[in-house]
Amino acid sequence: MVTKSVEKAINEQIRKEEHSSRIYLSMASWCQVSGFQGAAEWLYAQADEERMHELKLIHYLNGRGGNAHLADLEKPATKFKSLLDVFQQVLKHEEYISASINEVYAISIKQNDYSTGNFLQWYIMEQTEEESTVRTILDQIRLAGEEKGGLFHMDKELAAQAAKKRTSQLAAATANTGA
Ligand code: OFO
Repeated sequence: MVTKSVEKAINEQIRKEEHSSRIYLSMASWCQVSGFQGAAEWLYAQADEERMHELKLIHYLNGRGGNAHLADLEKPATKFKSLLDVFQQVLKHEEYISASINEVYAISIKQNDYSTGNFLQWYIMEQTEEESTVRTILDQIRLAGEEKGGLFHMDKELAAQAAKKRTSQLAAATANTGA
């Protein structure tokens, strides 16, 4: 059984994960109409991952005797200055999510809820990985500068990363259904 404060913290995290999914979906849509097909695929796949993070929290909370709730969400931004701007915002958002996960972890430990602490370890590792991936993408976009060839190459690289993301999402879904 989770305590009320752990339940509240997880519900707040559920809202943030769902919001992350919408933010990335909106970015993906902008990239798609702005000629960055690879970046769009990457962000569409990321939006799906965030939805999976949300779902995982919902199942966990309900399974521990809590009650997962969905909340109202603000409208995500729809316009961006450049590909660099998009990924700068992705990094800023991921840093915010990492801080938020750490906060939920701190609350669960304070409540002696070590099961939740254990469960959140996965999210902590995931955030470390995601931040590092996005920092590398940002470095590469900066290296490419405004040069068309460089950005074209970068977009191809993001398409390749998106294909890998899709493969691991499929593997995770198959493992979950036991298929
Ligand atoms: Fe950044 O991925 Fe959700 O938690």
